[in-house]
Amino acid sequence: MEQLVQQIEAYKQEIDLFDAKTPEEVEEFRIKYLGTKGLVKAVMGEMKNVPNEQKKAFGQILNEFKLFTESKYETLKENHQPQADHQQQIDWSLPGDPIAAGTRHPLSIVRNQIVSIFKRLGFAVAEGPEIEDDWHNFGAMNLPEDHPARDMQDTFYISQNPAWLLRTHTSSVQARVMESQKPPIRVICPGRVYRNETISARAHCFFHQVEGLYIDDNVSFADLKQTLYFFVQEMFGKNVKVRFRPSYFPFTEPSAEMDISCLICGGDGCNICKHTGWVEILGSGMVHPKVLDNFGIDSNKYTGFAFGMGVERITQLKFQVNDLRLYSQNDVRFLKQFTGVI
Ligand code: 2U9
Repeated sequence: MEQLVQQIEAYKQEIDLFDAKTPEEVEEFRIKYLGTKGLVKAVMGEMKNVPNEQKKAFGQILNEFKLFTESKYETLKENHQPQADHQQQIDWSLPGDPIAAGTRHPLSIVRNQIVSIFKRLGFAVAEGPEIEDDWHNFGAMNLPEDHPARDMQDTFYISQNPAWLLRTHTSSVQARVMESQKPPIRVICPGRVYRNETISARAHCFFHQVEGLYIDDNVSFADLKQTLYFFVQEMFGKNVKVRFRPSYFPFTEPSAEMDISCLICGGDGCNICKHTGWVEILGSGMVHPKVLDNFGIDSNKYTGFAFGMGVERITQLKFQVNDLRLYSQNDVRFLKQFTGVI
């Protein structure tokens, strides 16, 4: 036992004097002294040769030796930490890693532009639910029971309860406004709408609309025309020409669709305008008296105009997007092209 204790003292001196110059030498220290075949383990193995009455005292010496070696290892390790971990080694003046900023979606850009133009004319913004009932989406809008839009082929009904459906236009929002407000009413309703279409470059099962409604006394078709003319000039520039064509919608009478001169060919004729020089951008009309009556608004006292446009269509013309599917595929190669556009 006496000899063993002397041996341990000699090891301790050796360990005390050990100096590692590299992390590799620290690892060598660990293997030599603390590894499974290391010195500390070997000395511990001597316990079995110590007489029983000395085992307790020897155990303490062994324990102390083990702690001494471990503490030396910790000190060596600390002195050889990788440099970057060390606070003093960090150069705080270095510029940070750039964070790639996202870009606004083209449909959001165009919707915001549309909304901002109508806000300047005094229109308020109204929003409503995407899941609607038959009345707000169809009945109140003067769509007869047998209208094809009501067909399962064209409208998504909620399977658990077919009394509910996904709105097919944001007119349902205007219906809710008319329910709760008295004229004068001047609102625009931006939002997502759903139609049961097969997805292709020209059709999708959901798209985005901005609809507008203005009800007051003495609102005329001239007001409608001038409002939409102002919108087009703000949206597409002063040189764009407009024309109105008679049309039909159950909720407006008379109704008209509005075309603008083709922005791509300047009216000379190209693929986009199908060589007519004109492209359709919205539908409009004077609110049908039946729609006003549905909400207890006296159609002898009040008149109104309404219009509706597809945001995808306006975006297509503004940014020359030729496939509707691009809007919802989340392909950054498409989306990043709108960087810098507000
Ligand atoms: C109320 C009364 C009338 C909204 C209108 C249109 C004409 C129209 C289409 C344009 C392209 C839908 O996105 S699109 O497919 N819309 O042509 N929408 S008038 O008329 C209303 C709305 C609310 C109370």
